[in-house]
Amino acid sequence: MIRLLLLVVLTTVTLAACGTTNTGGTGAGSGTTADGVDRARLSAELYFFNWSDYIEPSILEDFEAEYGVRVIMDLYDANEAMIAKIRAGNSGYDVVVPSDYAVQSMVAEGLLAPLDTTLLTNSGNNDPALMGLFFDEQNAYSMPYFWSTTGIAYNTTVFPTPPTSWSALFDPAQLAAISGKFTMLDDARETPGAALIYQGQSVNTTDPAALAAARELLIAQKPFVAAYDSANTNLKLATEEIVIAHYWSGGAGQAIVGLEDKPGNPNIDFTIPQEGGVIWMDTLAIVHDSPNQYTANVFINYLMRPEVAAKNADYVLYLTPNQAARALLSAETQAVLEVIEPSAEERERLQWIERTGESDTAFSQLWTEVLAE
Ligand code: SPD
Repeated sequence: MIRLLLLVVLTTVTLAACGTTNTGGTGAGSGTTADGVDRARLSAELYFFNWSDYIEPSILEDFEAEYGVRVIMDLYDANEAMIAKIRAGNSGYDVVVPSDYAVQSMVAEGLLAPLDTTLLTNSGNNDPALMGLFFDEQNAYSMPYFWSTTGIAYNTTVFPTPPTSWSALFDPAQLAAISGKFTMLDDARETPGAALIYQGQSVNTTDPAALAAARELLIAQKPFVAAYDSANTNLKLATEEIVIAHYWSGGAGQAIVGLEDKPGNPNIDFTIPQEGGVIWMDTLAIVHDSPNQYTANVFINYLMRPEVAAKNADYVLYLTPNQAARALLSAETQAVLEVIEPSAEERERLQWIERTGESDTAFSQLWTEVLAE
C-alpha cells in the first residue's frame, strides 16, 4: 500500500524541475563539440510519438535550447495504435516509445531502425539488470525509458480494506456496487491479460479455450464498466469520477500527487492482486523510416543523462531504469518510487507480456470482439 507514504509526500512534494547540465556545444552548425555531437548533422525538428503524461514538459524546451532542435510531440495511449501508424509508413515520426512486446513486434516487422550505440554514451547510466531484457537482448533497437506494473488503483474511502483480488473488477456480485464507477485500460493486451490472470492463465496464452473464456468474462463485465480508458484514469481517480480502476502503478502515483494540468488526491492507492499482475518496460526507439536518425539518437542519449532522467521521473512518477538518476531524485519521488517498486513477493506474481505469433492477431481479434459487443 502506498497511501500513507504518499500522504506525507503530498504535504511536501514540489514538481520543481532540477537544472539541466549543458555538456558542451557551441550552437548549430559548428561541427562536433565536446559532447561528441556534430551540430551540423542535427535536424531542425524531431517528431516524437509518446504516451500521454509521459515526459516532463520543460525537457523538450531544454533540448531545443541546447541543440536548436524543436521537438514536436504527438500522443498515443496504446501500442497497437502507435504500431498501426508506423506500419502504414511515412508517419513522419522519428522516436517512439514501444513497450516490451511491442518492441518484439516492431523489430519482427522491420519497423524500427537499429540504434547508433556510438552516440548513446549515456546508456551506461541504466541499471544493468534492466538492460538486455527478453524483447531486445542486445539493446540493438531500444533503450529503457520507464517501467512499472499493472494492477488495481482504488479510492481508500470507498475501499477501506484494499481489494486483494481481481474479483473486485470481475465478480458480478461485486460489480453491482461499483457499476459505472470503474474503468479498465483500453488495451488489447493488458485488458484481456487481466481477465486471463484472474482465470489463472498466462497473459501470453493463445489457447483458444482460454481466450474464449477471457472474452466471455470481459463481455459479462462490460455493462458495468464506465469506460475503457488509458489516458484519463489518473484524472478520473483524482476527481473521484471513478472509485477503482485497472491501472498502471505510476499512473496511480500521478493520481495521488497530480500533474501540471491534473489534480491529485491523497485517497488513491494501488495494489497488485493476489492472482498477480503485469510487469512492463517502455522503451525509446527510432522508427525505421525516420529521416532524422542522427538527431533521434542524440535525443535518446539526452533523455538518458542522469539529471534529465531524474527531472523526468520526478514529474512522471514511473520507475526510472536510470541508476545514475536515482540519487538525484527528490526525496519525495524516491519515497513514492520505492513504494511503487514491486516487492520481491509481488514480483513473483508478475508476468511480462510477450509477442504471441504474428502481430498478436488472437488478442487483436479478442479485443475487437469485446469492444464491438
Ligand atoms: N501515461 C503513460 C503510460 C505508459 C504506459 N505504458 C505501459 C504499457 C504497458 N503494457
